[in-house]
Amino acid sequence: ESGSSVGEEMDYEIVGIEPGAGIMKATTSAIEEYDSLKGWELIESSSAAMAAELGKAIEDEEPVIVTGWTPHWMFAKYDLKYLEDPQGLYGEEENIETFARDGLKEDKPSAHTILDQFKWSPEDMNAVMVEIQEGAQPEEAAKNWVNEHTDMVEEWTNGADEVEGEEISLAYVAWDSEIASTNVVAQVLMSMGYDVELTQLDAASMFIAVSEGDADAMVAGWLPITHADLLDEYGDTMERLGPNLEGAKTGLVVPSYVEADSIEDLKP
Ligand code: PBE
Repeated sequence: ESGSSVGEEMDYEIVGIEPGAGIMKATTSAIEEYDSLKGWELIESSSAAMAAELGKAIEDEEPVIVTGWTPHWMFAKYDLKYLEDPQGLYGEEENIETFARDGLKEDKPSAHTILDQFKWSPEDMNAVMVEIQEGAQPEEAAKNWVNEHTDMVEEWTNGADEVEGEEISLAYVAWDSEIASTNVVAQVLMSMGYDVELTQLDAASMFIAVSEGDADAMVAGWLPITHADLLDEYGDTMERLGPNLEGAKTGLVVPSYVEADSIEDLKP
């Protein structure tokens, strides 16, 4: 019943994702800033391995703590809760923003228009993520969503002309949320005649690719907190097109049966 047993049962380990993710940096700060996390360790992993470990712990009804975020299919599949973060290290609500390389507007105006108008909701993103988690290929889930939401797609493509096989490259990170969004945007660009190349990178490399013009755009900037350092460093050399999704969130996540409601309920 005491908090210390929860920590002990978790081996004082937080299951993380890829190094370089904003949530890994925030969690490193949390371990430094919260007395309750003194002596805890953040384990580097991958988004897929984190989700697998969470699922296994839930199957075994064991305590586990992961770096989590929403939109994410795991909140649809499992009964989970965010631990309160009284110091606000993970921020409040995040937006996911679209960025284009400088000059894209002049070079590929149709793609720029579509990227600028791309905007959907956490529920929309969730639907694509869940379909992928249930076994669909990302392209297939994205195509299905696009076919079922022609009204929204029409809004995004409004004012954009079709092209003939022009190339466009999108950078993204293999976070489930970004696999979903990037594939949806890719399908829409393809439907307008673009030849789309997707490049999977880590978070910093994604910002660098757009900033240096090696990629045309990305739809995966989490702000104001998660990627604040990357925006600071590379934001001046790219075009910020604004939020494509509002109401995202990051934090430490546990199954609801874990006897802690706040990061401060954990014990060193
Ligand atoms: N995430 C998903 C990313 C942003 C999108 C929360 C894992 C990160 O922490 O950088």
